[in-house]
Amino acid sequence: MLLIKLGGSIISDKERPLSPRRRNINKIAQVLKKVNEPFAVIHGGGSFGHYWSVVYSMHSKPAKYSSRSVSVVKNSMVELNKIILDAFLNNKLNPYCLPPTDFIIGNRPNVKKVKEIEKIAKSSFIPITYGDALWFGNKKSYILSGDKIMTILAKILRPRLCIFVLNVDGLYSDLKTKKLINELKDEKPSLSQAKMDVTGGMKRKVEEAITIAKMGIDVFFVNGNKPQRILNAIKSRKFEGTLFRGKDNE
Ligand code: IP8
Repeated sequence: MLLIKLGGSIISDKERPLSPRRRNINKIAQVLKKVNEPFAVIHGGGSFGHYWSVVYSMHSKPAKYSSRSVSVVKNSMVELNKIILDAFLNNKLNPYCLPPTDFIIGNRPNVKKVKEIEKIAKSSFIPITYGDALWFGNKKSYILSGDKIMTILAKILRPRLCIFVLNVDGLYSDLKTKKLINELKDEKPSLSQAKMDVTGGMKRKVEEAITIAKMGIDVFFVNGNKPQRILNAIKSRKFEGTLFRGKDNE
């Protein structure tokens, strides 16, 4: 099975609040139709969840945020999720919506529920979940990043590979020259100039990718503006992007 994360900036315009990038979502859905192995999709918050998280100063660290802020963030994620579900349906894919509350309690996965995701994916549905504002317990809530969900699911489901679909070609060794790192070996990339958001932006993505690769699972960063690259990564064709090779796979 595969795990595919659709980054917030590829499915929405992060510069403009609450603006989905419907063309991109549609093009990605069309390409995903050609994938012939089970997969689950996780999407980010983009200019929906991140917009409201910034308005209400919410972060990934559990804290006593107002009920209003949690409700508004959650609502905006449902809105974005609905846009993606509709695009999948319109492209004759069968999405199966799974808010993260379905399989996460506090900040821990419910392993039995996570294992169901694989069964659902293998029964010709596409499970779709997303980063969200979650109840933590003790009157606290937090923002759970879709990137973190990738790691949580990867640990339990051991997918064949994980793909992060981005709004850029992959990881650049130099942001100015846009020199792409084709394969990240052991070096820690310098991300000092990378853009941050409430869940940590590219830095967080790289951290999760490294953690997943250490489990022995290959991780790809690919540009969702060129959706064919998603297929190339899946079908082991000549691929453009950044590979974090699974450590046991070398
Ligand atoms: O964009 C964050 O998910 P991410 C979700 O995957 C919210 O980090 C609610 C901001």
